[in-house]
This record gives sequence, structure tokens and C-alpha cells, in this order.
Amino acid sequence: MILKDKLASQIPALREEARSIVANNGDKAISGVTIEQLFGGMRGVKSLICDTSEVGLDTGVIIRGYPILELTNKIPEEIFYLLVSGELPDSEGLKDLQAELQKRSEVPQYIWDMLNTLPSDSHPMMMLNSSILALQHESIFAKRYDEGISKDDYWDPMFEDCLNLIAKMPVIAAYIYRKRFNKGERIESDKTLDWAANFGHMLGIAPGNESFKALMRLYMVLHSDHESGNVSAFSCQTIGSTLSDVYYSVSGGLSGLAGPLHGLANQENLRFIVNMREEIGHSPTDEEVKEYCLDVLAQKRVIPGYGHAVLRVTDPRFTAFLNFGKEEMKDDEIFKIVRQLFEIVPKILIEQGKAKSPWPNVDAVSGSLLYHFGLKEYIYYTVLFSLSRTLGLTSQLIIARAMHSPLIRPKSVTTKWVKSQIGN
Ligand code: HAX
Repeated sequence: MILKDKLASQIPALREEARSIVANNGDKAISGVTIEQLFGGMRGVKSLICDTSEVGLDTGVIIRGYPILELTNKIPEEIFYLLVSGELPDSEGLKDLQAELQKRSEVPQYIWDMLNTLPSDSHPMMMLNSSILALQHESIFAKRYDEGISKDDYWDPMFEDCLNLIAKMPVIAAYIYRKRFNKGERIESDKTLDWAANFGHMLGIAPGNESFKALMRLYMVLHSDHESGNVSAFSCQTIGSTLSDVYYSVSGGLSGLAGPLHGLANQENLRFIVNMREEIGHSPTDEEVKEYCLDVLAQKRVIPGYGHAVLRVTDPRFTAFLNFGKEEMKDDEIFKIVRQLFEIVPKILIEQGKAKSPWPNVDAVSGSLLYHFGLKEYIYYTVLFSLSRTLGLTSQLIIARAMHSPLIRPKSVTTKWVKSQIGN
């Protein structure tokens, strides 16, 4: 396979580069840790290596050197190829990857059986993560490890597992949507479509609508990777660093994505807008939006979709979605409120003076676009995010295996120890 061969040819030089950097500069400090960072969730402590993407305070995510706004006309398969190899594929490389994904997309019967036994009001994220965990039964890495594979070859079965997971996930995620929300029978895959458009097809939303397919592609590109310090990537890499396989690692990472301060914020943002619209009873005026937001802050609640742990500017992924919305649905009522919030919330957060960033992140807009096309079940939105983020999580896992990345094991200290240091 073209991508796999390319990676195999890159690995020796990558390993040598890392070995030589450490051998020649191993004792140089690149970051310290203040007591504020110790008590503050390690913000800004440089302690991880991630080459798939980087997130600048004022640039947003850059994937392998490409700012995300330069990649909005690509499809997710191209992004996965780029994440893994550092290069965009030519048409042959892309076709080869797409053919591999199609070949691997069949889902074992026990996944359908398991999903069918879960309570009918289960959260879709639990359904997705349980399915991923159950697929561990298929892990090639786990089998090869049991057989005593050489460390130099770890990346190979990891690559196979990752491709298998990426291929099966849209089929499972689409079934979860149809089952959980009583949408009828499972829709068979359309082999003429690309990965994201086929997922849209299997959801059964807006059949034949090219704009919805375009949104699925854009959605999957924009959420794919966000360096490795965010909760989902960090959790996934930490689990993977124990040589757990991709199924354990990705389901663990996505459990982090299911939290309201992370990926669940897209669900929360839409809920926030829909509730506001309902409570106000008509299309809100700017003044009414402002009052509503001030009231939320007064109750010590956050405004979902605003603020970020790293970014200090408007998230370029927000901008990409906003541009899509302006083209496709500028008169949509919910989308209009998204635009009002964009005008109003940053000013309020600046006045309040607490949030380090008052600007919107990707979750402040994505839900409104899905809603427009009829995907209105917002508790499902984090599943879409998960599908996309799996491209980044798996790329990072493959590279970690290729690079012999060590067990992640930082040191904790006690409050007593900190007090003794302050005393000193
Ligand atoms: N609304 C109200 N208050 C906010 C806020 C918001 N959107 N964003 C930050 N603040 C508050 C924090 O709650 C915190 O208050 P306290 O001091 O009372 O605890 C204060 O401002 C400082 O927080 P911060 O340092 O700016 O932010 P953090 O790095 O701690 O957290 C978050 C970053 C994204 C979690 C935060 O901005 C937030 O809760 N935003 C709303 C939820 C959200 O949009 N999450 C999605 C983030 C993107 C993502 O990961 N997507 O998957």
C-alpha cells in the first residue's frame, strides 16, 4: 500500500533524527513549570512531542505546515495521508488509500448485537465508545504482540488496526444515529462515494444534497487533529504509550472528548441557542441575546463554544464553518443567532475579564450547520467530532509506535511538598 510503504521508507531517518537530537541536546531545558501551572492543569508546559499538527496561540491549527484554512477544499482521506506522512497524496496515493478503507469497512455482527442490547436512551457517545472497545477483539497489534513481535515492527500492526478502525467507524456511527433516533433500517454503504460523503449517505440525512456532503467533508477535515496536548489526544497517547492497542487508546481518548469542556461543547452550544430561542419566544434582538448571556454568566455557567485553553484568537475552524454558513444558509434562524453571538459574546467576556480568550472556538458554529440540514439531534454531534478526531488520534498513535515512543509517566507532587518548596 502506497501510504504504508511511504511511511516505512521514512521511519529510519525519523528515528535517527530523534535519537541524535536527544543524544546531542538531551540536557537542554525548553520549559519550566510554575506553581500556577501545577495547580492549573499544566497549561502551556511544553512536555509532549507531536509532529502531526501544531496549535499556535494566534494561528490556530497548522497541519504538517498547512494552516487549516488552506486545507478546506481537501477531503478527509487526503488529510489522514498528510497527517501520517507529512505529504498530501497524489491521485494514485489517494485512490489506493480509499480502496483500502473500502476493503476494511465490514463491521462484525457482534457489534450490531451489542448495540441492539443497550438501553434505547443511551448517549450516542457511550454507544460509539462501547463499539470501539468491543472491536478490540479484532486487534492485530494485540495478537502480534502476544506472538512476540519485534519492537521495530510495532508500527506495522498498529497501522493496520488504525486503518481498520477508520474504515469501520462511519458505518457504526451512522447505525448509532439511525437506531438511537428511530430513523429506520441501516443504510448500506455507497462504494462510489468518498469516506465522509458515504457517512452522510448512511446517516440518511438530506439524501442527494451535495451541500450536506460538502459539509460532512469539511466537518471531518476541520476537527481531525489539534496537536497532542488536548484532553482527547493526550489521553489517547497516554493509553497508547502502554502499548495498548488502538481500540483501547481511541475509546479512552474519545471518553475525554465526551466532556462538556471539550468535544461535548458543540452539543451544548446548540442546546444553548435553541433554549435561548425558545425562552425568548421569537428571533432574539441583539439586546435580548446580550441579556441572556449576562444571565448565564451571573449563574456561574460558561457560554459554550467560547474561550480556549490555547488559542487567543478566533479559531480558524470557526471562520471556515462561518464562511460555509454564509454561502449556504445565511437566512437560517439558528445560524443568524450564531452570528449575533459572535458579535456580542467576545465583548461581554472581555468586560467580565475572566476568560483568557473571549473568542469563539470551533464548537460555536458547527452545530448550527448540522441543524440546518436536518441533523437536529444534538446529543449526536460529538459522535461526528469523534469520527473526525479519530484521524488525528490514529495518525499520532502510528507515529508514536514508529518512533518507539516511551511510556508517558510525568511526576506528581503533594501539596505538602509544594508548601515546603515555597517555605524554602
Ligand atoms: N464562558 C464563561 N466563562 C468562561 C468561558 C466561557 N466560554 N471560558 C472561560 N471562562 C472562565 C473559566 O470558567 C474560568 O473561570 P474561573 O476562574 O471562575 O474558573 C476563567 O474564565 C479562566 O478560564 P480560562 O483560563 O480562560 O480557560 P481554561 O483554559 O481553563 O478553559 C475552556 C478553556 C475551553 C474549557 C473554557 O474556555 C470553557 O469552559 N469554554 C466553554 C466550553 C467550550 O467551548 N469548550 C470547547 C473548547 C474547544 C474544544 O476543546 N473543543 O473540543
